[in-house]
Amino acid sequence: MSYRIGLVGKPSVGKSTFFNAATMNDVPEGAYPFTTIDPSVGEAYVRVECAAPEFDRSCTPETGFCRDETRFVPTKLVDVAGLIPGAHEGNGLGNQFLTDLNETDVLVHVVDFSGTTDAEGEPTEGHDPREDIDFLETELDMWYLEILEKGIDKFEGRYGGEEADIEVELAEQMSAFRINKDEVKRLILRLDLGFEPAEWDVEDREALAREIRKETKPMVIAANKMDTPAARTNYEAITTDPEYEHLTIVPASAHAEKALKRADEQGAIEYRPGDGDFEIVGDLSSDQEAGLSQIGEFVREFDGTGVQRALEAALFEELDAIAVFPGSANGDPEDGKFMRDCFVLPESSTTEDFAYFLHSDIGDGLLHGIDCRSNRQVGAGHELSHRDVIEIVSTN
Ligand SMILES: Nc1nc2c(ncn2[C@@H]2O[C@H](COP(=O)(O)OP(=O)(O)OP(=O)(O)O)[C@@H](O)[C@H]2O)c(=O)[nH]1
Ligand SMILES: [Mg+2]
Repeated sequence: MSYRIGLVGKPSVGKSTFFNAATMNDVPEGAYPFTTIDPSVGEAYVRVECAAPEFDRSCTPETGFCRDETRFVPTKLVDVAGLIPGAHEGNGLGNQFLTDLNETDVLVHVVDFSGTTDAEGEPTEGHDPREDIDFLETELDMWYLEILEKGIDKFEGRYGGEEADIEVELAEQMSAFRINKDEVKRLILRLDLGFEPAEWDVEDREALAREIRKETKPMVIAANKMDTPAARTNYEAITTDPEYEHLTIVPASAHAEKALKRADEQGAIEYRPGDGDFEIVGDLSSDQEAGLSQIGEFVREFDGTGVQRALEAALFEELDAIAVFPGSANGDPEDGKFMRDCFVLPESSTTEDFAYFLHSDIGDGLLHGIDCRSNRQVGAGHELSHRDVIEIVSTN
């Protein structure tokens, strides 16, 4: 299993540009709405500090790659079609699009901070990105609310005055959102709604839909097109607005990331993706030089283009996922490939979860793990931490 990060947002905010920059794919980009119709799935990477140097070794990566002691661990990235107001009623590409979202674990909401596209992605000026942030949340909430209402109707039709558990019915109705009855129950308790849906008014239902959405669709915001002056002004205003304080907002320029990766591939510069600087190593035309010098100012100011950082914030901050290296406590692994793999696992994964992640047979035969840094045994129920190096000892 590998995590899927979904890129969402209204049309023309730069989702495909972000996707291409992160995956070095060639999905069409355009200054007109709905350039993308079908979702595209590609491989992007998240950075993890390589553990091999701690063992005075270098690694031989098979999953992803390593550059100057930074591992780039693969993750799936999905470029979805633009979402417009009323999508939950079928506007734009409508419900299909919303269904696609269910195949993602976490979202990066790409927002055009330059304010040069309106609510439907058409060119304009002075559009407030706050509207887009609000609209996406509201749109998702309405979609959740519709499904929640169906669950409540079913519950009332089925049980009338009989004893039954609303959380069971709702969890079933909302199973596509990957929520179980205990989680639904916890959210109902958190909102103090009571367990009689007949007594929930519209606001109660909306609040519950919103709470379930927040729980099941964690999200970071990529403040895109930050290479424009208008975007900086908006960024300044929004990051100091108390209403938006609770959000993780990563300043980004998908354009800059793409330009740097391309120049690196061409040998014009040395650029490790995500870094806050790069080095010019080749001969440049004066145009290229001017372009790169502008991008240079930008990445030094913001410590990177933000593309890598947004993906990492999604996995490691919103989902609290951890990266784990399979290790070998006594010398080299059998295939001679030191630190071949690095995997991203859910928060609170245990030695046993890790063993099952590797293979069900390995999980079935698990004896214990070994923490390769300390050479100590760890039990099946031991919770792993980010960047742990663990050998699994199994009878299989
Ligand atoms: N200045 C600037 N423009 C950008 C940036 N990223 C994307 N753009 C431009 O924004 C426009 C829309 O980009 P796309 O990547 O096609 O947008 P999208 O969100 O995929 O749009 P749909 O597929 O229609 O939903 C294009 O003209 C891009 O060149 C950026 O970082 N800075
Ligand atoms: Mg697109």
